[in-house]
Amino acid sequence: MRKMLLAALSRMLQGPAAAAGRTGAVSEASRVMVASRNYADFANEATFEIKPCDLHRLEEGPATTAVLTREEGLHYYKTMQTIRRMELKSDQLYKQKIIRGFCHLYDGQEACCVGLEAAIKPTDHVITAYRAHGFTYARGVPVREILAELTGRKGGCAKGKGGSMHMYTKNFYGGNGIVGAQVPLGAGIALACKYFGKNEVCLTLYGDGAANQGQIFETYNMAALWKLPCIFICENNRYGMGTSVERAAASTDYYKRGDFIPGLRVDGMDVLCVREAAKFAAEYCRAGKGPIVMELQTYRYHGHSMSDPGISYRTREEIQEVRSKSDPITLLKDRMINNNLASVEELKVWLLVDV
Ligand SMILES: Cc1ncc(C[n+]2csc(CCOP(=O)(O)OP(=O)(O)O)c2C)c(N)n1
Ligand SMILES: [Mg+2]
Repeated sequence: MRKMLLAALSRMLQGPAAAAGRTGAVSEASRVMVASRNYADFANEATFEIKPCDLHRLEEGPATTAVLTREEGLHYYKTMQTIRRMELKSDQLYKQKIIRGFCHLYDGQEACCVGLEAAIKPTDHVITAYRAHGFTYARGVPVREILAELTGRKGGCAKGKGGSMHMYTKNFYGGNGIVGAQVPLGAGIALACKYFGKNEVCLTLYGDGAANQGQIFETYNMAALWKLPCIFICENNRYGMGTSVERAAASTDYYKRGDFIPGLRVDGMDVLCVREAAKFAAEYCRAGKGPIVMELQTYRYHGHSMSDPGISYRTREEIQEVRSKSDPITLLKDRMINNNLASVEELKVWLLVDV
């Protein structure tokens, strides 16, 4: 079993060619192709028009243009691709019974964790629910430690005792299995930031399925009353465990649900929209104005968990349509290629170049 895992991990880290079962010769050819293009041929940066956010109780919102440097673009692309492939590999390992227990995958939602991480500092804080693998990686835990955690090994980031739902690292508080329970904890972390006089913020994430719970509103109240530097972030992926948001919520305007707390509705499939909105929200909190709510409109390709095939309450066609029209990785890749920030070949062999 250990051998199978290591082989899988090693294939994954060798990039698309190896993952597809191709070896040596193709990889070498790819290396040559990349080397033949001079890095001076690429643009250093490009400016993009991005979708404006919907605003609640705010006169002005985040920037509607975003500058993306080549270096940032490559970093976001690699991070999103790594998360995507880690999740697809986890799906396989689960089906082979190498990963056991609960397992919630993040493919489709990669622009959320990557855009958020790009907007904050390592000293800021993040807490989320059980769909935690992407955040764990974005906060700095290597793939190896995440897969080791998923497979119950002591080299895992929680010594193999937490599994999919309970991963932690510095300034990342998990990985919480009880729906909504992490939201009051996030406000507590924000209270600590304020109490110790640190100009830090806490990103407190929850799903659309948690957004109707009473504890969320109690927390909003305390955070607003005490002006806590808390960014409440609802990842609206359109479904709870098996129920569409329309069937579960009287108002699906999650960015307005803080009532007296200002809010933003953000295109969560666009890493640049997420980054700009999160920068705005973090500045808002650091200025001492209190909490802010962000709704990230996103989509998960997998079912709720590995035991949910994810097609009894939504159609295959819907999933296919999101994949083909709104995929976060394709969107970034097209932007980079069309604006000469990277070449097709380079992005194809990205892992070979970097690892
Ligand atoms: C208090 C509580 N109630 C019910 C559950 C079972 N449960 C796990 S996830 C979930 C739905 C959550 O949906 P959402 O917040 O939209 O997150 P998503 O899975 O879509 O990322 C439910 C009902 C739970 N874990 N905790
Ligand atoms: Mg949901």
